[in-house]
Amino acid sequence: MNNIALITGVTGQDGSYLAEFLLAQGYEVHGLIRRHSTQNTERIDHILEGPYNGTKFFLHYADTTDSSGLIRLVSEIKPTEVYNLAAQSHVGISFEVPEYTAEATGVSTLKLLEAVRMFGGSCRYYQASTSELFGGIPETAPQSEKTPFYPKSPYGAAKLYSYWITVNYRESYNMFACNGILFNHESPRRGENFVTRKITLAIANILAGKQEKLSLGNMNAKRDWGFAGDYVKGMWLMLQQDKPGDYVLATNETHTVREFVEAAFGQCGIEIKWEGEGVNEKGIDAKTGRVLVDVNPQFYRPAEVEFLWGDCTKAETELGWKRDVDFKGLVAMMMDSDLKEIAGMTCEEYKAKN
Ligand code: NAP
Ligand code: F7E
Repeated sequence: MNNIALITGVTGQDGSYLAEFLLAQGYEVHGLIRRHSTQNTERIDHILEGPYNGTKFFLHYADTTDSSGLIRLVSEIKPTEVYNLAAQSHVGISFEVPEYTAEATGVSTLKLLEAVRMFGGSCRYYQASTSELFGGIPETAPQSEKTPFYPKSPYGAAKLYSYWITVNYRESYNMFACNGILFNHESPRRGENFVTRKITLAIANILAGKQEKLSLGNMNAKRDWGFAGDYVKGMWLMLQQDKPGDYVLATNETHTVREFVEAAFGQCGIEIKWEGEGVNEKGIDAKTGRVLVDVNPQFYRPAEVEFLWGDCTKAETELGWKRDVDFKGLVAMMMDSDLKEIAGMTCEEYKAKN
């Protein structure tokens, strides 16, 4: 049987890595894209410019809030696997567009599940669930598939609906439907308004003399950050099992935003010392005394998820899932990529010059 995948969110960070991964496994890959007034295929242009385009890789206009398009795509493409990655995925922005987030990140999942149930035959289904489901649980232990949920944002609440409707379709209709409960995963392709990419991009601009300082919100928040390329393999593994299930993917490590800042500057040979507290906190270049980081309350959220730390034992033991990139490797990869793009040199080259 030919393996045919349909990916929603193919223009996003994860969609682009997943498309590459599945094409390398010999899949025919179909991506759902929505219409924009400007081109936004930056993350998949290298695939569109390569030999797979039009032979194994196909794009289709649709929108996951529009069930007629989803029905059309599932019936025409007849995918063997559907990966539902599309979402309004920014937690902070979900407070600004809560109703749209409920539609795009919540109810759209039901629309796609219905399309697969009615027209997908034995097609397997992956749902992009999230560690934001754990949200406000107390800072006690790493969070696993057994940890109760407590979403703290319109995004988290919409994803909670998506999680349970996926479980419900599995149990009600015997569908092969899985939730990947993924902790934060990043890469050089991460959207520029997520904190890791905002940090590495700002540092590159500061070092190139194009930006004065980096302004952040809550630097005490702790996240379990992995590499997106490792996580898309886990998504695929979930759909290759004998039985469907829900799995946490994480690194089993947690770091504050402040530690990410230190590590990213450190990668370029700059030591940051911290002075002040709360909105008055400043990150200062230990050598020159220049203020490189400050706090802007504009980036605080109405409610915050303070602590995420994942336990991915189930994925490691049942799926045999492994990661290639650790926290240090992730910071180095992202910092190198942005510095190369903006200043034309790697971190090592920058350090050698300064
Ligand atoms: P991302 O970079 O923000 O990509 C989101 C994708 O969804 C984009 O391709 C976007 O298309 C598409 N999309 C949004 N609304 C849509 C709609 N109404 N119709 C069709 N497409 C739509 O997100 P990501 O980091 O790759 O994450 C992938 C998925 O995993 C998301 O569901 C996210 O919530 C979830 N997740 C992410 C993480 C993480 O740390 N990255 C962790 C847990 C779960 P445009 O390009 O047209 O905007
Ligand atoms: O924030 C704090 C912020 O926006 C991380 C999405 O992929 O992962 C992501 O959601 C932390 C938060 O990611 C700034 O308050 C401080 O505590 O990078 P983020 P997120 O909210 O964790 C989950 C798992 C998903 O599912 C989501 O789709 O960093 N923070 N200062 C800041 N965050 C941002 N964005 N910008 C700041 O200036």
